[in-house]
Amino acid sequence: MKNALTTNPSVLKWIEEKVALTQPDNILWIDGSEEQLEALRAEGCSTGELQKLNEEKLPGCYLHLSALNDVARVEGRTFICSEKEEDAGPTNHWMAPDKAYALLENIARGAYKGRTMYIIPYSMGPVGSPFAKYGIELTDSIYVVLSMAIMTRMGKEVYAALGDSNDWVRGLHCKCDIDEEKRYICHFPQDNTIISVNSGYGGNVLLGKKCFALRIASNLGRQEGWLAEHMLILGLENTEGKTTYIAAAFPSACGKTNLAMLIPPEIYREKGYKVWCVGDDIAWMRIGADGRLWACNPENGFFGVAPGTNMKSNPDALISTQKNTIFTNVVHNLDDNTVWWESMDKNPPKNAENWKGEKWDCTDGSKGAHPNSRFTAPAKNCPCVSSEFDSPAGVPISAIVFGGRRAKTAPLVYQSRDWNHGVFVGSIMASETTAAATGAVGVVRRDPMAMLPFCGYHMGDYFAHWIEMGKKLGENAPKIFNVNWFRTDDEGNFVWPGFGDNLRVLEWIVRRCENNADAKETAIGYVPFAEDINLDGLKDFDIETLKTILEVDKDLWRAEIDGIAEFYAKFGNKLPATLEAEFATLKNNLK
Ligand code: GTP
Ligand code: SPV
Ligand code: MN
Repeated sequence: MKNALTTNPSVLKWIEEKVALTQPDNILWIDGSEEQLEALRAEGCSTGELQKLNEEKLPGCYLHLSALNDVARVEGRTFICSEKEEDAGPTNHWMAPDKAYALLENIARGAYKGRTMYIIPYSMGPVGSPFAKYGIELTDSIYVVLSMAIMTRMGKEVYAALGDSNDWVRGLHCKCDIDEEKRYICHFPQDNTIISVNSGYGGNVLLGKKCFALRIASNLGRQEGWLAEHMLILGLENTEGKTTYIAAAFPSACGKTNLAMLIPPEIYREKGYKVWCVGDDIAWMRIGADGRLWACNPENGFFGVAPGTNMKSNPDALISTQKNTIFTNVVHNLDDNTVWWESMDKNPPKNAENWKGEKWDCTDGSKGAHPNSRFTAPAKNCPCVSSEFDSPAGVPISAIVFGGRRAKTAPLVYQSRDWNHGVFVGSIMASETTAAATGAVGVVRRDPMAMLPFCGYHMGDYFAHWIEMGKKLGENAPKIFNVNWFRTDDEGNFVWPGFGDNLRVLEWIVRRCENNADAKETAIGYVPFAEDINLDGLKDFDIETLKTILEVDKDLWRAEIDGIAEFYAKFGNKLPATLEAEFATLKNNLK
């Protein structure tokens, strides 16, 4: 092929096939150079796909407004196209691969006519590291190219690392007409292939992210003996300068980015506590030569929720967005050509356009930014990015934390009795739905390990894989916890202050990992004694209030039983006996 950046036969053959299918007017091999990216930014601005923001206030930043019908992941149109339906399992939508390929090829045929095919080589994980996996995404969207340049390690060095290997993930994205009725996000685990059509929204089209790093990678992890998880990774440095690494799985828009960049409360800062961000959304975890669990963030940037991000809730996230960032579906402040979103500050702009591009000034009570508006920011912009961010070995994990958004039932924090009980705790997680996916918001649903929309194979096999990993880890297995920052009072207000104050809970978790804190055994696991959560310096919050959110209400937990039973029934004989036994123990404990 003309101007090809590789001689890899499997790459060239696949691209030639896709060129014949999509029929682009032009082909551009993305090399990752700043020069090439700058030309694409200029072109994106000339077509209106991007708007250049104030170079003094937000250097290198752009605004992108999506189509009105294309603002979130579409779980109902996301398919696992495994050979056998059973391998997709009861929690995924399945389509037979032959049928899916035929359907998608019909949609993609000629889809690049009059357009350019961009060929994006990218690495998930530091190039050349033992964690790294490579992918090539074909797209007709400049927004996708520029976003992938932030979110992944992208460029021609990937071809050098790949050599002539056939071990890479194929990704084809076609914007088409952004027609919701023809929108499909399809995964073919047996072919390491992803095809996404009729969308331009992040999670549907930045194919390195959820499609590859979770749905395809979870399949690879199962085959190769590792875990691909919807988890943040943070390092908590204490007074002595010792850093403990924690991985935490919360469903979409339930606080991963915020926890990963936590600023400790003043009394902790004075003592030298610090949180270092290794990752905010995805963790790949392998058993290292020392027998411990090591984690790597395969991404290179943050695709974070904008609304709610401010100098008080998450200053380091906000600072991360002050240069070389793409904003999607936020408010455009026309006075100074900057951006705004709900609760960024108390001064919504007067002369502005909302995420739909309409004149907007907040006086009609409508939201200016879409609730799922996002920033795409380089990880290196983050003041608290970990020194281990690019470490080829990853970081050793001491604790795994599950968590959801539950107004009642789940206490602020509890610890599982052991690994298998921890897998049970993860498997019965439930959380209120958010704007990160289309559909109703605020509905409680089971979302095991925060992987419901992202596990690329049968969830029963996934639970079994977790149990298998625990066996291999043995004594070295991280301790497993569950947290809930979102308990509400009778008026619907959050009881726990959250954000930076979540460190108070992390501190207890670390002390438990060091056998340095006591706990009370309850029906669901170990809960802290209220006295063991440090409340120093916390205003308007007392130990009595803390006790209310540490409480395990047996009546509420009994009310969970039917829901768990119903959920578990879906898995039939694929539900591991270990989890069945853990469930029996819970029921017995609640008697
Ligand atoms: P995805 O990128 O969709 O995977 O989301 P995420 O899990 O990274 O969630 P994020 O940190 O962006 O937080 C989502 C929303 O939850 C934001 O509106 C936050 O302000 C809010 N939030 C985060 N942490 C807390 C907390 O400790 N307490 C409360 N009350 N809200 C929180
Ligand atoms: C999520 O929805 O969990 C996200 C955003 O992190 S997306 O990339 O759209 O999946
Ligand atoms: Mn996410």
